[in-house]
Amino acid sequence: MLQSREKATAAVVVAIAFAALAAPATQVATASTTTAPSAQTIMITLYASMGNPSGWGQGPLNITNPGPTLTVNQGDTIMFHLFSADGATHMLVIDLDGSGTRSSGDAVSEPFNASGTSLYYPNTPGQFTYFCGTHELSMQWGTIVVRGTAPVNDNAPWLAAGVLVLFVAVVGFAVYRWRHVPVPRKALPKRRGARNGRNAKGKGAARSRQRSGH
Ligand SMILES: [Cu+2]
Repeated sequence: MLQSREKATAAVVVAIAFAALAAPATQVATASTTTAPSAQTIMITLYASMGNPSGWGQGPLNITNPGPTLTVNQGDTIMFHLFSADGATHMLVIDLDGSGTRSSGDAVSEPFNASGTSLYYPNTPGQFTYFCGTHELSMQWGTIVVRGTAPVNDNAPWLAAGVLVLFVAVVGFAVYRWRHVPVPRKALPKRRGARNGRNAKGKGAARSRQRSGH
């Protein structure tokens, strides 16, 4: 009777620990929505050329290979304004799957031989290669960097560590209580105490007291 009551107490303590775990997690979620920069639509202009010189540029007269390094933020909407500087047909491919070729996992524009627009939604932070889908990668390529939402990354590990320490402490205390519950004298079997008066106060009695606490 008393044993199960103590175990119920321990269970309540564990439940409180889980509640403590859940509360800061909610705060983390709230923080991420309030501190993350709001999504924006960003315009990027790119000129493509396959010769004299080949590559990409942000104007018709500054085409280089590799082309300009582009930096965007995760969650933004990127609108590319694409121009052909040489009249050839080009195609913008962002190599999201890192395969080095145009594939279904990539962000791909329509082919353009004059101008066109293309939308890109950067969802995964990281560094990717962009290239032309109709010419060799080595002729027309560049790097695009997708920045993650930094404020969330700064706080989350510390909050998580604090919550973990709290959780381990509370569960540890609950387990300690569970294993070291003192059993009142009347709960002990009467026979042992009566049969050996000396042992009842010695180590043997203490051990049997502990054992019956399980
Ligand atoms: Cu091209």
